Amino acid sequence: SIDKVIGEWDGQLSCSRYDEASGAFFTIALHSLRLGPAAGGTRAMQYVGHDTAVDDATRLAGAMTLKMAIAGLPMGGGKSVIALPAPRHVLTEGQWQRILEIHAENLRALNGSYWTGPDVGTASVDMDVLHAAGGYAFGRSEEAGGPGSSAPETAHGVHVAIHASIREAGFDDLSGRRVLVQGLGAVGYDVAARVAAEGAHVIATDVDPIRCERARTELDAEIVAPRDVLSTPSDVFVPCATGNVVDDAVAGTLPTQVVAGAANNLLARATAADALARRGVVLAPDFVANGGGAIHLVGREVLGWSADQVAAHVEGIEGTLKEVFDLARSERISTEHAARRLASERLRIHV
Ligand code: NAI
Ligand code: PHE
Ligand code: K
Repeated sequence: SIDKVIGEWDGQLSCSRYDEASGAFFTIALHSLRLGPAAGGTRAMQYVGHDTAVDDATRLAGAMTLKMAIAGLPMGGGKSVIALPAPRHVLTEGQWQRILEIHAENLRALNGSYWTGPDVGTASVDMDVLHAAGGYAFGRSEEAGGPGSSAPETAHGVHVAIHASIREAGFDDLSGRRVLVQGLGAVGYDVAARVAAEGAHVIATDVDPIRCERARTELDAEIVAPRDVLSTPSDVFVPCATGNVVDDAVAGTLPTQVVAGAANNLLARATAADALARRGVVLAPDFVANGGGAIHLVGREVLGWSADQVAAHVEGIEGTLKEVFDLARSERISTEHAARRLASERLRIHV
C-alpha cells in the first residue's frame, strides 16, 4: 500500500497527482536536497498500480541521491514516474502532449527544487517540450539549445565500469569473452557496440525483436530470449533494461563473473550484493557505473563543462570503482555496501 511505501521511505518529499483526462498518474519523489536541488529523470511506463509507481519513484530517487554524491555533483536525488494508461507506443500524440503539459505544471509547482531529465519512456524531445512550458528539465536536444541525450555518456561510463570490473575479476581484455547485454535501448545498444568493437562475443536480448535483429546483423550478436537471460552463461553481464532484476535467489545462481550495467536499482534488495560477493562475482554498483548520464547533464547544464570535460569526469568512474573495490576487499563487505558507505560519507561532510 502507499502507506507502507511512504512509511518506510527515508526521503524528504513525495507528491502525486492523477489526471482524469489522460488517465495518467504522476508521482515525484525528492529524496534529498542536501547537496543541491533534487535531480533525476522522468520515467513513463505502465505500472500494475499507483502504489507500485510511488514505490518505484521513491526508490529511484534514493538511488539518484547516491549517484550524485559519489560522482561529486552538487545535486540531490529525485525522480518522476508517470504511470501511463497504456503502453507508451500506443498513446496518441495528443494524449502524450497532454501528459507532458500536466508534468510541466508539476515541475513549475516545485519551482526548481527538482530538475528532471530523460529516463525510460522519455527522450530529449520531451525535455524540449517540458522546458518550453516552463518546466525545470535537463537534457534538451541540441536543436533546442540543450546538451542532448544523456545516453551516450552513460554508455561511455558503463564501458569504463566494465573494464574496471573485469580487471578486479582478474582478466585484462574482452577479446573472445562472452558479454551478455540485457536491453538494447539507447544505452545498451551503445555498450554492445563498444564491446563488440573490442572483440567480445556479444550475447543480447530485448523484448523488442527489431532491436535484437539489428544487434544480430550489425554486431554479430547471439540473441537469447528475455526469459533466458538469467540462466545464460557469460563472463560479463550488462543489465541495461529496467531494475529489480537481481534478487537474492538470482544472485545465488547468475552464471557470470562480472555484473556491470546501466539499469537503475538492479538489485531487488541490497542483500543480493552479499550473495554475489560470496560467489566471487564482481559487482559494479549501479549508481556508480551509470553515473555518466548525470555527469553529462549536470556537468553541461549546471557546472558549464565542455563535452571534453564531461568525458574526462566520466573516465573518473574507473578511479571511483577502484576505491569501492578496495574498500569492499579490506572491510570484507559487498561492493554495494562499500559504495553506499563512500556516498554517505560525502553526504555527511556536506551537511
Ligand atoms: P531505453 O528505454 O532506451 O532502453 C531500454 C531497453 O530495454 C528497451 O529497448 C526495452 O525494449 C528493453 N527492455 C525492457 N524490458 C526488458 C526485458 N524484460 N528484457 C529485455 N529487454 C527489455 O532506456 P535507456 O535510456 O537505454 O536506459 C536503460 C536503463 O539504464 C534504465 O534502467 C535507465 O534507468 C538506466 N539509466 C539510463 C541512463 C541514461 O542516461 N539513459 C542513465 C542512468 C541509468
Ligand atoms: N535518468 C538518468 C539517470 O538515471 C539520467 C538523468 C540524470 C536524468 C540526472 C536527470 C538527472 O541517471
Ligand atoms: K529514453
